[in-house]
Formats: sequence, C-alpha cells, structure tokens
Amino acid sequence: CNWLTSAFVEDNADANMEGALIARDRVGVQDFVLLDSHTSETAFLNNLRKRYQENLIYTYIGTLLVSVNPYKELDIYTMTQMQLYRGVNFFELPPHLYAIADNAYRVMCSEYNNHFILISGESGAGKTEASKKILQYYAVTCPTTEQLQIVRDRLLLSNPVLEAFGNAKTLRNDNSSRFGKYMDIQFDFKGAPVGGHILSYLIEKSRVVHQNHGERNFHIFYQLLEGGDKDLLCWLGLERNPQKYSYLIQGRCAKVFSINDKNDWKIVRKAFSIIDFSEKDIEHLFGIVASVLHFGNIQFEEDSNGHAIIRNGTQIKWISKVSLSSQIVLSPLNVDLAFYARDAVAKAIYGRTFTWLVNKINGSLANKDSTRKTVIGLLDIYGFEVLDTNSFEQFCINYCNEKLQQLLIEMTLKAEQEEYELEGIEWEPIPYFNNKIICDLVEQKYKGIISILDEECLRPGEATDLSFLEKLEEKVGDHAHFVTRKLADQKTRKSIDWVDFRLLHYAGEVTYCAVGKCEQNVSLEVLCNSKNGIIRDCFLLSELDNRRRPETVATQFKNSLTSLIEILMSKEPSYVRCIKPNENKEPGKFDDYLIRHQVKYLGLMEHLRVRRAGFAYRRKYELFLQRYKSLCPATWPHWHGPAAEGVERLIKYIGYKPEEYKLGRTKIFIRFPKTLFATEDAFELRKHLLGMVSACWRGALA
Ligand code: AD9
Ligand code: MG
Repeated sequence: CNWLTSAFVEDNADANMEGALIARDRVGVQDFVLLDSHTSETAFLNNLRKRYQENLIYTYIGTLLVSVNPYKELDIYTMTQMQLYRGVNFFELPPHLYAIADNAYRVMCSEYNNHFILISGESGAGKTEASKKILQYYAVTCPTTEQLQIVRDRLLLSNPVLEAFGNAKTLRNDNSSRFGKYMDIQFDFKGAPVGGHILSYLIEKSRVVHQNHGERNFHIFYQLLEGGDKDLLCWLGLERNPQKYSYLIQGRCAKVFSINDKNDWKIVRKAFSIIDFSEKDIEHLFGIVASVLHFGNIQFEEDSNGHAIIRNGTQIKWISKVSLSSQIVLSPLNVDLAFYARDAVAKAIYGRTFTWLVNKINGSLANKDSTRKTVIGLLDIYGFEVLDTNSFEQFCINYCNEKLQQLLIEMTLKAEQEEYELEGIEWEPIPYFNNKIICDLVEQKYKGIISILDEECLRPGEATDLSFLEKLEEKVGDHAHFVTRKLADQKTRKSIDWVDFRLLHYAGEVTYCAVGKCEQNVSLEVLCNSKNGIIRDCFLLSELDNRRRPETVATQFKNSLTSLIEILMSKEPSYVRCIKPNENKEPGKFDDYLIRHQVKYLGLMEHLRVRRAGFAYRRKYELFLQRYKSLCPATWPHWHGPAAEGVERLIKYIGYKPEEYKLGRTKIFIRFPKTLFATEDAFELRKHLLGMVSACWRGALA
C-alpha cells in the first residue's frame, strides 16, 4: 500500500541496525525527520557529515532521498543488495536509491498509475550515476521473459551510446551530461519492462567547436580515435592522434586519467549492434563524426577580392568522401565569416545527428503492442553550472534547473501547505523561497528575457548583442533578480562587463555573456543533398522552402520544458536530491561550506520543516472508510451517514489518540506512520482470520 511507504517510522528504528542509540551517535539518523527536536542547518549538516564519513551516502527526508556523491566505488549496488530491497517497504531498510525505485515500481503495479523519479542537483552531484543505477535495478529485479531480454539490454545499452555522443569532460565532472534526458520505462500489466522512450533536451553544440581550458569535446571523438581499428580510421581519413584536430586540442586535455576511451569504444560498438543499428547506419554515423573533425581543420585565407578561400583541399576531399556530396558551393564570405560558417555547419551537423541518434534508439525501444502500459520516467538533466564564461547554453541549462526547482516547490512545499489550509487544518506556515519569480523573469510572455531575445532575433541586420542588452535593461532592468551593468556595483559589489548581464538564480549568481546570442543563419542547402543518409534525414529540403520564420532555439527550449513539466505533473513523483561534496572530485572530502550552500538552495531545510510539522498521510474520508470499515461494528458492513462521521466513529473505536490525527474538510490527516501501520496490520489480520474461518467452513462443508 503506497501510503504505508511515505516516511520512515521512528518506532522501526529499534528493529533496524541503525536504530540503536550508540550507532545513531556514530552514523547519524537515516531520516532527517528523526533529528532531535531542533532542526537547525548545523544539525542537518552534522548528520549528513557523520553518515558520509561512514560511507552512508543516502539519507531520507520523509520520502525524499538526499544523496551525497561518494566519489568512490561503494559495494552497495550488488545483486544481493538489489534483491534485499526488492518488494520491501523502504522504511524497513537503510535509505537507498533502490528503495525509491522499488517503491515507485510497487505503487505503479498496485495502483496502475504512472510515476517519475526526478533526480536533481548541480553538475557533478551524481544524477546520471543515480539514474543508471535505478535503470539497472529495474533490469535486474523486474520480471522478464527471454523475449523481453532484448528490450532490457537495449534500455541499458542506450546509455553508453547517448553518453558517448552527449557527455564530455568538463572542469566540474569528467562525465558531464551536456544534454537533458527524460526516459520513460514502459511496463506491461505484469510489471515487466517492455519498452521505453527518450526525450532529449538541447545538446550543448558549442562544445563541438570550442572547449574551455581543461575540458574536452564529446567523448565519441576520442573513443573513435583511440579505439577505432586501423582500417576504419584509414577509411575515414583520420589519424589516431587527437592533437591533430583543432576541435580536440583547445581544452589541452585530450587524455583523461579517469576515462578509458578504448574500453568505452568497445562498449559503444557492442551497444550499436544490440540497439539494432545497421552497418550502413554505423558507417554513416562515423562518417559524420570524422567529417566534423575534418571541418575543424579547414583553414581559410583571403583572396585578392577580400573573399575567403580554402587553403588546402584535403579536408574537403575527406568530407565529401565520408559524408557530404562533392557539390561545390560558392559563397563569397570574408575570412571571419567563413570560419563562423564552418563552425556553424559543424555544430548543426552534430546537433541534428544527436537528435537522429535519439530517434533511432527510440525506434528500437518502441513497444508496438497496443495494450495499456504504465511508465516510470527517469529525469536526468544537466545540473546547474557557473563557468568562467557563461554562454547561451548555460543560460538554458540554468533556466531548466530553475523550472525543475519550481516543479518541486509546487508539488511539495506549496501543495502540501495549501492543502492544510484548504482542509482547515491548523497550520503554522513555513516560509520558503519560491523561485517562480526567476522563472517568470526568463519566460514571461512579452516581458521575459526569452521574449526579448526573440524580438531581437526578428530584426536581422538591425539587432546586435548590445541592442539586446539595452532592451533587457529597459524591460527587466529593475527586476530583483536581474543585474544590469549600471546596477552591478551597487547591488552585488562586483563589476560587470558591457557585454554581460547577470541573473540571481535560486542556486547562485551567474554572469552571462550576451555575445553571439543573435546568431546568423548559415545556408544548409548543401547538407540537404548529402549522400550520407543520416545527414539527408536531418536536413530536409523542405526546410529551405519554409518561408515561415522558425521558432528561435530559446523558444523551442522553453516550449519543450513546458511540455516536460506537463508530462511530469500528470505522474506520481519521487525525488532524489544529489549533493556534490567538494569541488575536486575527491573521495571522502566533505566541504561544509559548499554543502551548506546546496542544502540552502535546494530548500532541504524547508522540506524537513514541512515534513516534521506535517502529517505523514492523508486520505479522503470515503476511501479511508471503505478500506477500514470492517474494523468497527458501527461502520460494518454498511455506514449510511456522512463518510466523515463514519471515520470519526471508526477511529474512536480503534483508539486513535487526539495527537495522532486531524480531521479536515474532506480528508483525515494522520501524523505518524506508525498509527496507520497499526490500522493496516489490524485490517490485514482480520482479513487473514476471515480467510482461515472461511477455509475451515469450506473444509467442513466438503
Ligand atoms: V552533470 O550535471 O551531468 O555534469 P551529474 O550527472 O550530476 O553531473 P554524475 O552522475 O556524472 O554527475 O557523477 C559524477 C561522477 O561522480 C561520476 O562520474 C562518478 O565518478 C562519481 N559518482 C557519482 N555518483 C556516484 C556513486 N553513487 N558511487 C560512486 C559516484 N561514484
Ligand atoms: Mg549527468
């Protein structure tokens, strides 16, 4: 029963190995709700630290799981552990991702409804690892058939492929997701995983052509060079040494200690065959990867008319061999614009190939049979990030994180407190910071930053980065979370450049560089005629005829986030909040300052306060009465009066104490899980006894 799983039970602590007081002193409490009376941030941090030092990286706040990245392998993800958590109410075992996964699964099976698990936290906090571990848990513990093995393998192997093309080493994370991912796992009525579907969000294309110092391009480039066999590289016209490619050397760290490109290449190759990529697909795909590298090496020089000409035709020859047609496009550009166009084409090709890849994987995960399915969605989005230079892409990433924070606030803090008010339950409101104001600043119609950007993009030729900044200043200059260069010194005492604007996000301040926000379009005609099937699929000729102005990337992203939020709002939520313990990816290092900051902005204290002061369960009177009416002679077998009155009679009869519950307008609210467990036990016992009696009768009659 799902309501039995909404929180950890204090009384159960005795039955649990962590329940003993001595252990509690050493390892802390496994649910923050159990912290001694005061709920200070320091007590919260102490508990988290104690546990972290004992390698206990998971702690609950009621049903929400807080996870601190251990930065080392722990043996808590074994098959034995998976079996241990399978089918067990999560308060009965120490906190774990598996408990969250199992709970969502069991409720889905029993109530036949859809769920999602939202995994959030900043870059490097452990979201992707968590989502992979949950997927593995389902792959191991859910029922399956020989026929379904293939679906299971495809679900699992979609990860290395998408990570190869969509993840990269950044300063914050050696395997940083540079795209957002929402994956539905579909289950049939028996609870077997039978299919899946992935939605991807805005891949960071700029990385293809530029990487900051200490960062890499997407993993696939290095994997191909390191792992691809000689014949393949020869066919693609590639050399093994990444130093030869200008798109791979800017970060000056092609080799990374923690990454084994050769091995990863093997996994990706194997994944391709299982996910049903044809040899032609694979050939085209690597043709594209190679072409991007060749593109990066194209150099231009100026001819006597001031136009750019290609210095050396070798790259173009290889590109036309492995992906594009040999068609020549004459386009008189100056040298700067020619480089710009080169990079724009490389980015466009890579970005659209990534979308093609996701579609291809979706095709292989699709379940064709039309019987009704339920889903568990896993959301693993790129985490909030602040770089030295933050571009449009960081703006989108951080906006996305604002939206998810907003969803969490709406579905927990706000909804919970509003319900108490609505139901007339006495309640001392718990203040919290609602970041809706920042979401509005970004996305509001006409007045938001995205609308302003769109408007500027509609004035090609006239709009510049500076005119965009001026518009921002004019329209949102006095917003509390927007800092203009005029106000920068007064508001934050930090100076700000002419080309920058700064937003005060829920998770911290970020200065965005406005240069290049209004990008120019580059003719993609040559791509539509490509002999490479993937490129032809990605660049349709119809695009060229389209007179209608396409939506800007920012608006597309905003719309895709709006539909994501709608998808999520229609499902039952579970939350995992990931915390990054230090900036150096160091095992065991608990940086108080950094963690305190995350505890603050993630709103964990507020969540805890609402949890502690609130009620673990609530149920409509009708449903409560329907389930437990057999426990009271006055309500059994039928109660003809109002349901609320029936419930009152029932709970008096079974002996609820006044501090254990509150009666609202339409629901009963139960403060402690143990109260409900006792009722549920009584109900089960009665059912069991009745079953035995009826079996005896049947035996006697036979
Ligand atoms: V980003 O927003 O995509 O940049 P994530 O996804 O939050 O970020 P990720 O899951 O990739 O972070 O974790 C970063 C690294 O921390 C991993 O590569 C692992 O080396 C390490 N990590 C994270 N979680 C665990 C874990 N449960 N056990 C061991 C972990 N190591
Ligand atoms: Mg990630």
